[in-house]
Amino acid sequence: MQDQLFINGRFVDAESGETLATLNPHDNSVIAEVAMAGKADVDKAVKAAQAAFPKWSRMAAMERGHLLLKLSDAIDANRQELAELESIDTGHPLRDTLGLDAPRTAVTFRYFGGMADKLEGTVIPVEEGFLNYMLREPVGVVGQVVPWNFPLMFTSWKMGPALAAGNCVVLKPAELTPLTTLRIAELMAEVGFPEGVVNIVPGLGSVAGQYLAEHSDVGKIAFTGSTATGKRIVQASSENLKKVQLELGGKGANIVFNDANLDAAVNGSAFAIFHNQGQACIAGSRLLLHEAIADEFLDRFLKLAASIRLGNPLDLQTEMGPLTSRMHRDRVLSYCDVARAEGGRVLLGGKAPDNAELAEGCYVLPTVVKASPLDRVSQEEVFGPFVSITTFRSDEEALAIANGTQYGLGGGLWTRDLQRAHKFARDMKSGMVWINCYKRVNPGSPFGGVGLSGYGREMGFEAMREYTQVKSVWVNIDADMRPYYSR
Ligand code: TAP
Repeated sequence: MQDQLFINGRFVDAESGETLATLNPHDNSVIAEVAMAGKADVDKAVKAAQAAFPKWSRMAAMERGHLLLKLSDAIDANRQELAELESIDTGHPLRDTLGLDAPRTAVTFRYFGGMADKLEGTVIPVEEGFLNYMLREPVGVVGQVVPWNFPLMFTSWKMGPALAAGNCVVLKPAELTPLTTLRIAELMAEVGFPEGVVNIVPGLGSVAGQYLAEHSDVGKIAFTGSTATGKRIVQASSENLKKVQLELGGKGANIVFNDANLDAAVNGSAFAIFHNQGQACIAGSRLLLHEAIADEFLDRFLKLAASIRLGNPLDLQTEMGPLTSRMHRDRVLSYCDVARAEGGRVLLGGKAPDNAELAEGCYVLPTVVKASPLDRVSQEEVFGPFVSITTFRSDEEALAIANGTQYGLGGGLWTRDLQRAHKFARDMKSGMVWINCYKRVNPGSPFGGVGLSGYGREMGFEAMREYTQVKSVWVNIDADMRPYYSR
């Protein structure tokens, strides 16, 4: 297991020699002591990336893409190991890391590997005598700061488009979950990525992350995490006016209408909130039920939620693992008191499981709370297996509630009415809308939000655009150009 920083193609200790323990949230045992990057290490990483940039950015795009394809194959070949490492570091059930996280990481790198040589410029029809064309150029050194909820997948979401477009990368994983990112760096070295193209600097957000966002030799900072930290990143980026891309929190509205297929809606809504212990920015954390089906839906939903199997993430029977840390578990549980104080009712869960085998871990039972749309639990991102439920009577009321937060990342609806479905897709203030499904993600489909959910898009051609800047080139092809000054 790699536990050092990855700078200029080598694993090295931090300049300060400091390390930080990374824990297994199943029992809070120490998995590894990981080197902790400080400012001097970030400087070294940025310098290495700068040095690698001229060659990497001018390499044939197809060759860059080929390296990403080789990396995807290496991820597939090491799927079991990566999945287990991700499960012990994050608490995700192995059935998910094996079936979703690891294969999706390979697929996303593969998608961007194929995309590397598809990024075309354009010729613009300007006035006679001139040729004007537009180039898409890489930005240079890109800083990337990622959170702890999907660290393995985020390597591909962040590094895939950045590298395909010809940038060099300095990535800071979350202090809680650095292990699979370091393993990916090792695989990159093995498949032949040149030194300095990718650098990984685990460390504290307030130190290494903040400094990366401030750094004047970094041309862009891409961030996934909380809205509060996103705002800090924007301020830090002002030093050299670097490009900023923000994928922040969410409070997804998941609306079930009275004509919905209830079997599908109950199942899909449980997946929307309980998958990955609810630690997903796109979680369907607000469930809006039409009052005509609310009782029947709730009856079935509560039964399903209560039956979800909690346990050691490495057990393939486990459907829900622990949250990422004790601090986060306590924060999630504290929202039950917040709900009660505002008149909400905890219908299910709201506590750690009684099971003695899980007592040392960061577990929280699936939690369902009845609350009003303006209550804090319906407005703030809880980021756990915690769903707030409210009812509505009309389409207008449902839309007003759905749009009634400052977030706007993802939202969904369950209905058989085609016209209503498309009307809501149009009117929901949200970067993504799912109709009769929830939380669908694909490397080709743009991912990102509006409002306090951030700006910029990951995935697809949109992501390639985010990691490039445009240059307009004018060529005088008419030898007899008249001078502006006639003297
Ligand atoms: P954040 O503080 O946003 O952490 C995300 C990343 O930003 C981590 O790598 C963190 O580093 C780093 N970071 C922290 N302060 C920074 C700074 N000043 N400059 C640059 N980088 C900085 O999230 P959190 O504290 O772990 O979680 C708090 C809440 O954020 C959660 O409860 C949830 O509501 C939300 N959250 C949202 C997402 C998504 S996907 N939108 C993901 C995680 C959390 P360290 O962790 O190493 O300190």
